[in-house]
Amino acid sequence: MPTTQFDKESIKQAIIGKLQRYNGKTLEDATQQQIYYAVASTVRDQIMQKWVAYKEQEKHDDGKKLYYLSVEFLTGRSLYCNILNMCSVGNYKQALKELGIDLKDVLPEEPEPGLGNGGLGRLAACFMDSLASLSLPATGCTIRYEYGLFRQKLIDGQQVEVPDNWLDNGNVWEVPAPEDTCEVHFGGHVETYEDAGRIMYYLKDYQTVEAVPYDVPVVGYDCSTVNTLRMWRARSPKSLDFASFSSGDYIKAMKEQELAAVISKVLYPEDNHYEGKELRLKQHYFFTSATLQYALKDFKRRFGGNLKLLPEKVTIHINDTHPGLAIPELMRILIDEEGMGWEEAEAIVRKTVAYTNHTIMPEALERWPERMMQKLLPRIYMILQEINRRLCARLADIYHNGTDPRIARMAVTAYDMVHMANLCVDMSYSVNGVSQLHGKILQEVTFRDFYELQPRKFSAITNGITHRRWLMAANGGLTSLITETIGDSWVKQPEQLSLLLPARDDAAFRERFEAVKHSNKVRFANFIKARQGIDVDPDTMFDVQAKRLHEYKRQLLNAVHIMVLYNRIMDDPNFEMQPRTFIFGAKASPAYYMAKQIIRMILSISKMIDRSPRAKKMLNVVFLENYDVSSAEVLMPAADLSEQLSTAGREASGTGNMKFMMNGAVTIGTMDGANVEIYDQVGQENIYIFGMRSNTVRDLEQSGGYAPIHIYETNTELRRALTAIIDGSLTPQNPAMLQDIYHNLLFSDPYFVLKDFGSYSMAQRRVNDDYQNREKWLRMAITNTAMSGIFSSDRTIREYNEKIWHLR
Ligand code: 26W
Repeated sequence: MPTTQFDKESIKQAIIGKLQRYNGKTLEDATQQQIYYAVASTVRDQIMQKWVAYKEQEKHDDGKKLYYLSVEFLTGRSLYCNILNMCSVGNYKQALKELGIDLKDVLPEEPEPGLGNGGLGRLAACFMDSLASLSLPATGCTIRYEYGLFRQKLIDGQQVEVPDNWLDNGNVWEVPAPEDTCEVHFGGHVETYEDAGRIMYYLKDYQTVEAVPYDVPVVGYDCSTVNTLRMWRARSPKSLDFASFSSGDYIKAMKEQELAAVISKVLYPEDNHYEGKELRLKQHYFFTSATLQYALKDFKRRFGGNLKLLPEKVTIHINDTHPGLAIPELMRILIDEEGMGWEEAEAIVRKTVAYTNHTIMPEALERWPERMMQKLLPRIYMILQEINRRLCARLADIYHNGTDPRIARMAVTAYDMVHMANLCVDMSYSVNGVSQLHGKILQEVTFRDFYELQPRKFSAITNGITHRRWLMAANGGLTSLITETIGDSWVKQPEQLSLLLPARDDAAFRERFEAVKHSNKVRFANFIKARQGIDVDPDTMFDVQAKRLHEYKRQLLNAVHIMVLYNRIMDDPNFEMQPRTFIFGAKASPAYYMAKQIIRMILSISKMIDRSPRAKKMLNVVFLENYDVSSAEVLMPAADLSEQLSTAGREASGTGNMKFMMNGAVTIGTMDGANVEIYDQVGQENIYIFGMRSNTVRDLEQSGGYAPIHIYETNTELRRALTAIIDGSLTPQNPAMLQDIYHNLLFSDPYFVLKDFGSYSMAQRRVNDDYQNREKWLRMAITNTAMSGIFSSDRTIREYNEKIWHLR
């Protein structure tokens, strides 16, 4: 078969053949979309062959397997990364070229699966790439949302959400696996019977939803491993036609139809903000239960019924608390279905489940009303209560006091709520934070009580990003330059990027580095011109803040600073500065009022600047519409300055910071999350650190002694900028439009924007000066790329494996 060969000629034949058979078309008549589909299908054929071989080999493997459960996988497009990991970029480019097609024109035809909000989902996707590339056996498990994260439009100066129907034209990369379809049960009530002196529990009058898996292959880079990302889709067990009209069956069937129709319909667009929506709880249980049923089925196929072996052969990793119901669900299966006693089941669960925390934001902590849990998942709720009862009894014993306040803080169920984080910390064998600072805060603050009892359970493993997507795929120019300079050992050992360090002393190299950056800036300029009709000048500094919109991330600090610069320009006819393009990319959760106001403010600033020809010479503010993985791939390589402004202590890690760094942007940031470790890598002369440290923030919060109004009163520049928010300068058509931002900053400012402003503004002055010193700036940029290897997710995954999973 020609399609099983990878050479150029057979690729060409395969593509032409696909177009013929799928579309009845010749290359000349095919649309871009059809060409994409044909090209991707040929890649898929190759992957399928590897996948079959890998699964075959896996059958004889009796090693440990990882199930990585995450409610989000923000994978981004697959075509290019798959070709890259199959080591076929050269052949594909050449084959397509000979067919008169540019691969670059085909790639954007792929709809981006936006099955995630931000950091947590993107991290899961980077992890899948690294797991496969390190040949570690892992299955990612999630929900196959029919609608991913909304698409963002900017209309009349504000964000408008439109649905993301990413599956409309089909998804080439998935294959259904109907043989693994299973049932998930909701509602009903628990009944008991006695069996050999033991009380057995079972659910009655429940509603059934079927979980149908769709598998996506995850190809490792230059190796034989092809792991699986399994996405569960909800389906109703029976069609209404078969339900009898005369009995209660009809209503039940109707309800089941309804339930199935909504469960895997849409991804919740909230990031770092929890709302106790029942449907969300259904989603979490749905994919968690289906995954565990499958994991146990596979375990039994491999090892028979000896479930004592489970912890040795399976690790269930839960990505934040969202899949935390894996804990009571595994208990339920072991006890109710496998007939195990509580103690034995508990001992197994405690050795099988590991948990990563991704945020300390109190409003993001997942808690469910006990009533809701009881109604929706009565048996699971019973198990949670029993876990809680035993936990509280142990704690009362340890503290010699049943009313010690720590017990209520650590309880799984307390004050009518189920506390998912407490459940996960208590029942997991490992709890980790995602940067060194975050791990420390978990131990000292968030989970302090638990840490005091079981310190060895806790660790910190700094996040990472796959350098294959974020450097090799996104930045071909820099990739070639690096390889020409230091060879290609860094591809498999990204820490070797540090070999690039001496090149910063080489003027010729610096020039080439600058040329690569410039061409990436041109590429971005073309991209945003085509998509939004906006002109940006690649000869200005590209100053970028791209991440979800959240008050703690402080896009406001950036925005207020731009207003101050604007005033300096307007007030002083002699004022000059290095011309800058400020680029924002951010989606706001649709229900997050303040976040949406901040978007309006940024768009208003952009307009205000456009009204002044003098300001326009030095400042340009652009808002990149619908920031997603694909646009990040164009944006990151084009950035000169990376804005990482979170209030210290709030950003668990950040991963965008790493993507910018790897692509040679210099960071301006607080000592927060992984910024601290970027600082450690590059040294203070290659990063702009400003603002309060996390312990200072904490002290200030605890003393409650911050009055932003004092800063407003004493800092003239700041006062002028803030006044412009409400005096009609910023929004002449509606001066009151942004008054809530103004009031929030002046009278509350919970994220210390005004407090850190002075320090930020000073750091920005240094950025301005240093950027004009080309040699100095390029040295800094090169240092950032050279020291970024440690932030490859390959390093992260190796650490997880050594400390937590012990695969292979
Ligand atoms: C239930 C609502 C909700 C939704 C998502 C609560 C919390 C989340 C996520 C845990 C938020 C998140 O994405 N956290 C980010 O995780 C990244 C990967 O570890 C970190 O780099 C970011 O700092 C952190 O904000």
